Amino acid sequence: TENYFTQPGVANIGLSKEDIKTSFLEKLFYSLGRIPVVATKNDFYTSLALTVRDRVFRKYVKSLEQYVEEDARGVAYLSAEYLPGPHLGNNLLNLEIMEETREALAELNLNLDEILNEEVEPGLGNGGLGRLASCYMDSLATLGIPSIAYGIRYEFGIFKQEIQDGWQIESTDKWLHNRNPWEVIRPEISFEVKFGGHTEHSRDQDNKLHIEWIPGTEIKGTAFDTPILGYQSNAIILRLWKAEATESFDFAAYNLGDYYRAVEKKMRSENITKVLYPNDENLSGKELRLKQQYFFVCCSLKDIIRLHLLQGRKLETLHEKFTIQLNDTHPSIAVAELMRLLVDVHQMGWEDAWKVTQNTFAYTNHTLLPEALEKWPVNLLRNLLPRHLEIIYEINSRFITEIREKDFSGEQISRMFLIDDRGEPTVRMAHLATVGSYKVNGVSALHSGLLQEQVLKDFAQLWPKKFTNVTNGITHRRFLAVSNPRLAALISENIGKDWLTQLDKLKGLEPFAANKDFRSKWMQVKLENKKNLATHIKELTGIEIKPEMLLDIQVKRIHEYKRQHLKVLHILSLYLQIKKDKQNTVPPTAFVFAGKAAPGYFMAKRIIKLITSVGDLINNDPEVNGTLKVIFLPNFSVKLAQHVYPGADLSEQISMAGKEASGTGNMKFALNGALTVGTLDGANVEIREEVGEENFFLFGLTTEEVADKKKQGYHPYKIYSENENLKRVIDFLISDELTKGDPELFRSVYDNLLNQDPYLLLEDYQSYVDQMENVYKVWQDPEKWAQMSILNVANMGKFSSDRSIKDYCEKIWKVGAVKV
Ligand code: 26V
Repeated sequence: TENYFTQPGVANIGLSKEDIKTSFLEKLFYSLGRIPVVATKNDFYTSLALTVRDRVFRKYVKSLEQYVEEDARGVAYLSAEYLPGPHLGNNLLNLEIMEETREALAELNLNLDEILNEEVEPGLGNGGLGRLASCYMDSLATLGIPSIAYGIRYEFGIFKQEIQDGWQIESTDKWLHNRNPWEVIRPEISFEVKFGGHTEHSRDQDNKLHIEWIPGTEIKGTAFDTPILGYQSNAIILRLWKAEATESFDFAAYNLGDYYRAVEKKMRSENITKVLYPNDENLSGKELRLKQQYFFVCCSLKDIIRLHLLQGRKLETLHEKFTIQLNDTHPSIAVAELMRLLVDVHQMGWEDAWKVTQNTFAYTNHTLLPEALEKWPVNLLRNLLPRHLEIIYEINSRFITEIREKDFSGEQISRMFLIDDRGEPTVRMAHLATVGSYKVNGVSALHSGLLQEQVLKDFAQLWPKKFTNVTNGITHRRFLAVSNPRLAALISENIGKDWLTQLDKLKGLEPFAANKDFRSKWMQVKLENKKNLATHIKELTGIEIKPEMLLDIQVKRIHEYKRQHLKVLHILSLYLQIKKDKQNTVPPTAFVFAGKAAPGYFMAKRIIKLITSVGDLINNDPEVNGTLKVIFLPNFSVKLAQHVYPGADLSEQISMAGKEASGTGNMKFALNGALTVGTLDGANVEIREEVGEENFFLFGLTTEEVADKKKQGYHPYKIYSENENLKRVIDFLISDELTKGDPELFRSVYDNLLNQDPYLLLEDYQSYVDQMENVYKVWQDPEKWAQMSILNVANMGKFSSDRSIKDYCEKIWKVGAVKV
């Protein structure tokens, strides 16, 4: 392409202010047919997005050329979820044209920040898992790793959350409403996907077995490509599949003259990629969800095989040229699908095909929660994917034959079965993924350890070398450089800009912690960010906070194991203390929450109502006015998150030990100078190790202590009756003051805590309250706080997703960089 781009007069994709201005106007005139006086803000946004997209594609075609030329080994990342966040600001940073663009627009009397704010983000994920996939794409691109990411182009992403009368109300997320300037449809890249029907087994003259799958229906998947740009470097493609009806399938109905039936079929096919499922919900038996998983896996594998064959290679070498990463078990049907493609479609023998398959896949586990481990009913699979079920049975029986020869008890062997037939027979997808992969990893040191000791213990005994850890990371470019420009500038002024590609360089900030002048600048930046956050809080909730308050923040999906309600108990204890003593030793604090609850998760939705009710009570009580505020920010998203982390003083990471696989919000807060109050769970353990125990507010039981406690028999009622302060707080949950005449409102929370308390809130309560006292003591000493904040940031180098991706490359993928 190089010759092409250097020809005079060809595609203006320059990066100067003048080039950007010219392209921007060209897009406005010729792509949108608009002139400035009639253009809307969205027209301006779209013109700028298209201007930037050209430049990103320029980087992409260069990267692609290089990958092809070097015949490089590459990674295909399979994930049912992505949360890229707004593209525009990130691309401007990565192209290093933020200031040029700002000036070009200013010359046209336009404001870049207002235009940036126009972008509607793709909410194609639930939370941590989807955001992690997007952080990894940023690092894959930046590091020049030949890679492609596959997923689903949901028409409606994660539901939009509104708060009405304190309750969560869901509505559809119409992210494609104003068109999506970042994607390119690829009608030529489309594949057929079959469902249902039956299989036919026959033997040829040589007695070779042939199996044919006669499907019941067929649909088509079409690729939509979005380029994801790395910093100062390559771009990679996010390829999302959209479901449509196949022409051949409509044809039969047309012939019968039944036009409307054909259209109805078409509409039904398109349903497959209609909507993202909220994943904190029990999905067993949700047929459409399994269809989504198979649909995107089938298209992606066929595309990978197409790319492989396109380069004149043999399928027997697929595993040498590609490694496919399974982001949780959502794409794990890929193990059976690749076997089907190799054996049934490409006529490879079973043993050879199994060797290729087992050497192609690697699997990342993201949760140990038993209710979150995917299991698909055998009956559902038989109806939807009859051939895959046969293949899974075959894998199972060969696997069992293999382990019977080893030293395993009968009990262990049946625990390892791919099929669980203790009740309704189901396929354990984590077992399928483990057996079908060459590596399995957890997402933090603690979680990977527990994975090998608990959920996949027998497999770890069988194949100890198959198991490894890759601690999660975040892209510091989006979560510091783009979202916190003030702090980024202060850091760069003092230690240079190398940290953008080598986060370890933040270590250079350490000596500045002792510098009073620097500390004051640091806290000044924090204050500005808090003012900005206060403006958003006011806009979204109408509640005013003073930026000098301690901003104590918990943002993440609402789940009992994450214990948002433990924070509520603490807030109530402060409130009741102020009311009782008529004096107040608590520093002015705003408690901020945000996060979505799965629409069918009763307790999580109650917890939101609890937070908002406590907010109504406290925010309107003149006796605590000015001291305590409780805020629930609606509709948490990447965009909102980028305003939240920079303004936080205190990060709440308070899950019950052993339950949060890693967490990534914990890293985003600490990287922006918030201090953490947290348990020894997930990546908190490693964050504390890095920043030093003296710079981390620790509380609560350890994983082992939790296990012991549960073994001994846990009695929350006893704790309640022996702790006067706690008793007052818990009783307040059903008081008239809080429930305003509806004593049943929080009865379920109250009963749950007193009778079961599965996540040990009562057990950890006192330790939490005590540690918060300590937090307040440090907060009263701003110099000390500033110093701890600086030391936190200085020691966050490990948590860059660049480090995580390098770990994947070395420990798992054996893939190297191709630098353009
Ligand atoms: C799914 C379900 C489904 C059934 C009901 C309960 C429940 C709870 C959680 C989940 C999510 C499982 C997968 C997941 O999103 N894990 C998250 O992955 C992040 C990235 O590795 C990690 O930081 C989070 O700790 C982990 O919860």
